[in-house]
Amino acid sequence: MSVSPIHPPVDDEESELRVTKRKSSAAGAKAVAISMTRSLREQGVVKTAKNLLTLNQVEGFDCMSCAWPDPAPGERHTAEFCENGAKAVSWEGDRREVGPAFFAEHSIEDLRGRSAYWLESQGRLTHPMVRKAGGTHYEPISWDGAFELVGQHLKALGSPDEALFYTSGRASNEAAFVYQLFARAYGTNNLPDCSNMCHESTGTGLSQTIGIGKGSVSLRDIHEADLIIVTGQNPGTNHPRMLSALEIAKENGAKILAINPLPEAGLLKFDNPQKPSGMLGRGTELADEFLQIRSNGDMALFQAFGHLLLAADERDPGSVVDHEFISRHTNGFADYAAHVKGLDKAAVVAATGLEWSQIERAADMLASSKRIVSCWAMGITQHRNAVNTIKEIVNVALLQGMIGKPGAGLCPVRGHSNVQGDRTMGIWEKMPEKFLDALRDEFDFEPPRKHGYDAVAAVKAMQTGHAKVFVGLGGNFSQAMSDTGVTEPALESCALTVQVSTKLNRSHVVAGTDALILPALGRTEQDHTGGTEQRVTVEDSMSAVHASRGRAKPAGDLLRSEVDILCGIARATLGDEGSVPWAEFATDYDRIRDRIGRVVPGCEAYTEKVARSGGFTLPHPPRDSRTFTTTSGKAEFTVSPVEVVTLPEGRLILQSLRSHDQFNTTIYGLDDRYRGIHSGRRVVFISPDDLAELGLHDGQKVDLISEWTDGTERRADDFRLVSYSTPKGCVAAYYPETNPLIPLDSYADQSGTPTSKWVQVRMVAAGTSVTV
Ligand SMILES: Nc1nc2c(c(=O)[nH]1)N[C@H]1C(S)=C(S)[C@@H](COP(=O)(O)OP(=O)(O)OC[C@H]3O[C@@H](n4cnc5c(=O)[nH]c(N)nc54)[C@H](O)[C@@H]3O)O[C@H]1N2
Ligand SMILES: Nc1nc2c(c(=O)[nH]1)N[C@H]1C(S)=C(S)[C@@H](COP(=O)(O)OP(=O)(O)OC[C@H]3O[C@@H](n4cnc5c(=O)[nH]c(N)nc54)[C@H](O)[C@@H]3O)O[C@H]1N2
Ligand SMILES: [Mo]
Repeated sequence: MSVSPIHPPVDDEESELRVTKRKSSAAGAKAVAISMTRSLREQGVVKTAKNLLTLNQVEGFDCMSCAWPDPAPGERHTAEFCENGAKAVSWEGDRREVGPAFFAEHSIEDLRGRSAYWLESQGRLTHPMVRKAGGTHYEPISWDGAFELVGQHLKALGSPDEALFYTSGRASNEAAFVYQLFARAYGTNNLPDCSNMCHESTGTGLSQTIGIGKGSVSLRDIHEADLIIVTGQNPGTNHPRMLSALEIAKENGAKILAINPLPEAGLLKFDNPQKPSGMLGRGTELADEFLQIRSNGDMALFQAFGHLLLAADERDPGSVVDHEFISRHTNGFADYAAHVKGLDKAAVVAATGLEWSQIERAADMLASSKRIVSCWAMGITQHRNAVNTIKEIVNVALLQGMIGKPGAGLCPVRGHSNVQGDRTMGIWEKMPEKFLDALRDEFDFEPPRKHGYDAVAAVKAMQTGHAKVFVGLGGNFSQAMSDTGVTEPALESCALTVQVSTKLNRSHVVAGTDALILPALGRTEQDHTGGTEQRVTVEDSMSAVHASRGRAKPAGDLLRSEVDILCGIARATLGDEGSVPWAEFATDYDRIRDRIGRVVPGCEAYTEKVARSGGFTLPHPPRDSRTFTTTSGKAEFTVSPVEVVTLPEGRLILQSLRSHDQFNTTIYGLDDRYRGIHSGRRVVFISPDDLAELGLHDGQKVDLISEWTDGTERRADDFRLVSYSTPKGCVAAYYPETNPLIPLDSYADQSGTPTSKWVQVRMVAAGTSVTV
């Protein structure tokens, strides 16, 4: 059986695709020039100055491009932003309008034929729009009419569990708190979110081992570390401000160990645009050692580190392993030690594709370091065994006592700017009982206890008719989720889809029978809900919580804040008689913050604390006091078997990743400067060895076919091969174009995260079925 191929529209511009040599350093003068040009073009001079100068400042707004933390209030630069943050800001500051006239001109059928890039490039959504059953176009609707329609649908469902409330990680803490409160007051825990596709594996792995699903470091720890491990992450593109922190660490004497199948420019060298040397291209060399690992070799690699660290400690007891930390704070060491001592070196070499001597060199870096920070992102979390790999990273940190001391710790680098805060506020399909109890006590209703659907389960529920209403608080579910050929029809089978959005995207045009587009204010914009100037709050990747206030004039008079929209939906569905004061929440966000302070652990006196300049940092027991809130009360060592996957002949492992010119499903432009790709995105990076072995050549066009264990095949067409430095057998292509290839059932054990970095594929000559 084969899943029918889907052919997402491709841009005309792609015919111009050009490939040049990849870069070996990131940022520099070019990055500044690009951010300024783009910003001036899209926002004009006044808005550019206003927006970029308040970006990440204490009295300004929090950059929505990533969750990297800001320096302490006194230590910020005048321009505390990066090229990609500036792109995100100008994207939101777009002066063109997508309103009733636009929708009258373009039918839904027409919009379905447009590329993702085209859809997002049309301007800001400015008017609530509806498509009623059978309609060919979106038409204007009043806000009250829109809320009424959502209320009618939700009230008509057989069970609250037939509704899905999806969140993308840009929503503020206030919006997130109100949203989960509404879902639970309505009666369901169906709160799938982008975290399910992102750092869910991290949350799962860390909760099981250290008792809390968040990283244990502050920005200062990075500056003070003597070794920083960066694995499965491309900071030059996705967290460019991290490069400044790495540069400070290097100036303080740190070494960097980079682990990645690709020699990403931002791992190798940083030309800091804030410094004259950086502008001249004489920047800071970053990685002292680069391990070009095979896809998913990390678990084997970290076991090898454990093996070598124990061996080094046996030669000179106490020199490497922190025995006191292990005996006081951990559980399960003996089993772990026995396991890694007996490690099969040949299996490690096969799984990692590295030479043993290279692994030894890297392990020596760990052995000789006293303060180690381990960073990771999607290259680790989006594999089938991701949770176990994360536990393996934890094992090595525990071995050396690298938790809860200055300059050391675990640093999962989050994606969306407030994805961590949304979780803290209760956006999760399986919040702990204690949180639900606090919600019950505060609001006087009994929240549902049955766990809800995560992202994968949500698609299945729509597909089988168990879910009939999909509400998206931001995001672009149809493109972000795996198995586009299944996800899109699932969304279309809904009775109602509601998208609270800033820009047009594919999820608006693969919509339910009734469909609503509700235009929201963005992070950069003034929010005068209730007649006063409102602020929101966010939490960064290092658990620091602070206020964010936009300064720009909203893109349209009809836009409403996310909080206001959600309260409107809640009132139309649940009425004003219940115990939740929705109307009050929508006029004064301090009243929401008061409740956050009484419900959310660690947020006591929230309203007062976030009013302070710079905000506050949430408690983190392992970081603060080496307290581990696991069942045993100790940090857990764990044992996982090393797996070596042998691929059938002609098969390759595909990872899907981000270009330098996109934010998730938002495509800003068609260049990936650091990797040498210009004016196009349909490329596959492949090693020269694979090209030779398969009898292919650079520049050739192929179609990709993925293979799944149940015999189904999925197809994505028309990619240009690009000869590139990547391990043999491991190829890479961009997300979301490759999502049609990832089977819905291909997700990480325990966390359910789609395996976006591991898809088995074969290639056929473009337009044929002939395997090359
Ligand atoms: N400008 C910009 N900023 C962003 C985003 C964006 O799209 N654009 N997205 C935001 C979001 S939501 C997120 S989650 C983050 C994503 O940030 P990243 O995780 O950096 O994003 P990816 O592009 O998915 O890159 C994954 C990296 O992991 C490597 N990798 C793949 N497989 C493996 C493996 O098996 N082992 C190892 N060691 N490495 C591997 C890839 O080569 C690549 O360098 O960025 C956030 N910031
Ligand atoms: N194959 C593959 N798939 C992946 C990944 C991968 O690496 N490979 N990465 C996964 C990851 S890490 C993530 S986080 C998900 C991302 O999944 P999502 O969060 O669902 O996707 P985004 O592309 O970030 O959402 C973009 C849309 O959000 C809306 N938006 C932007 N700003 C705002 C705002 O301020 N308010 C509101 N209400 N709406 C706004 C805009 O309409 C825009 O079109 O994708 C996942 N999918
Ligand atoms: Mo993410």
